Amino acid sequence: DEKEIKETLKWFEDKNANKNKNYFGEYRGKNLIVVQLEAFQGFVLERKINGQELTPNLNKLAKDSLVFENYYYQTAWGGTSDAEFLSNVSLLPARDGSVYYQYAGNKYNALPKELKGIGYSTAVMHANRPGFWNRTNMYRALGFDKYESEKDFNIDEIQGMGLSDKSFFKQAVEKMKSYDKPFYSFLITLSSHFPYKDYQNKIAKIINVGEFEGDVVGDYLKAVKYTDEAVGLFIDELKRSGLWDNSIVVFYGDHAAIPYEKRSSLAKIIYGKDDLTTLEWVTNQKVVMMIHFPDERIKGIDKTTAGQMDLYPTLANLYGIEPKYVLGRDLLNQKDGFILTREGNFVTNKYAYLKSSDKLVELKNGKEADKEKFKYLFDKYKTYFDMSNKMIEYDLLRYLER
Ligand code: GP9
Repeated sequence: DEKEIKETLKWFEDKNANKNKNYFGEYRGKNLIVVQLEAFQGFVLERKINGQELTPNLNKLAKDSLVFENYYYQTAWGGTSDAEFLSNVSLLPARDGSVYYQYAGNKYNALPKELKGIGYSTAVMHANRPGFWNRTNMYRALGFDKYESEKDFNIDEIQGMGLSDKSFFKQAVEKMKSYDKPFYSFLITLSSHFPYKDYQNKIAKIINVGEFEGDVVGDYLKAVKYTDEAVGLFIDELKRSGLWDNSIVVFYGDHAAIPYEKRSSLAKIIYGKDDLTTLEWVTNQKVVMMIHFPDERIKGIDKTTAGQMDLYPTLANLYGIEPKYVLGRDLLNQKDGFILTREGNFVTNKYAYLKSSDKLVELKNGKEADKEKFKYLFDKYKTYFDMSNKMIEYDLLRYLER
């Protein structure tokens, strides 16, 4: 009803009423290039497999970037599309199914639309069929001027599920060179998609995965190595084209890579042991996340517990945009960590609630904490999902137009 609608909108407005705003608008005029890396789970960064560096290019970039070490994916049934939604809209995935399929007719104050509002040209690139995840309709709703799909790329090399990331990035830079400046380009990679099979047998020996050879985990490690190489070439191309020095460039992973059944492999890779505790499993559901600033003024490692819903408010602040209806927070101005997932877990800077065992535990030692004492966190979890659901299911921004 009317009252509930007003209350919901007001909740968002109050939450986002800005207090302190370091860096506000300081990068307006710079391009924005955001790269969503398929299945780039956090543990791959700074990881060695049999003495070989898995992601040397991202590791190198990390040294000059702002790196979020505790950045969680928050996707649900909508997989890759949920990550896109979280990152560009800062609301949570749908109760069931995917927002992309069910709510593409909604009104959104998304990042591309807001950047358009301050004079940016906007484009999204992903070399797969345009119908996949109902992207054509959804991208229009999010405010992308251009959608460069499989049809707009020369499919000259295949790796994994489609056009190779190396060719994709190369063509993407060519496209960006011709875009009106300043621009926002959102790129979604494909080569490291499950089941990470190397059908063309091109990356069979890219890295020696030892005991993981012949297994989905070994295939994953090779796919990561491949995409990291592609990232390295992409950065070189951006530098050559002159775009690098005029753009903020973001790299982040979309969702999990290693399925639960393979958790013993994850345990071996990360901890050198055979199994994971529930806490270890939950706190490894992180993805790679780093922001490179053209002047390299902001860099280093940030340990705040953060998640994909925080990307849009963080970037918006840098471009001098004040989004009112976002759920996440600006990570350069707020450090009180909080992420939540549809699975029922939440994590703060100190505690994690593990839904499967119904336990609230301390991150540093796994000790159980008193749930009663932290009731406000459970309330916060519930409120966030309620508010996000209402916003999406009742298309509340449309209401503001009436
Ligand atoms: C397909 C790709 C995959 O275009 O984005 O989506 P996913 O299966 O990872 O959710």
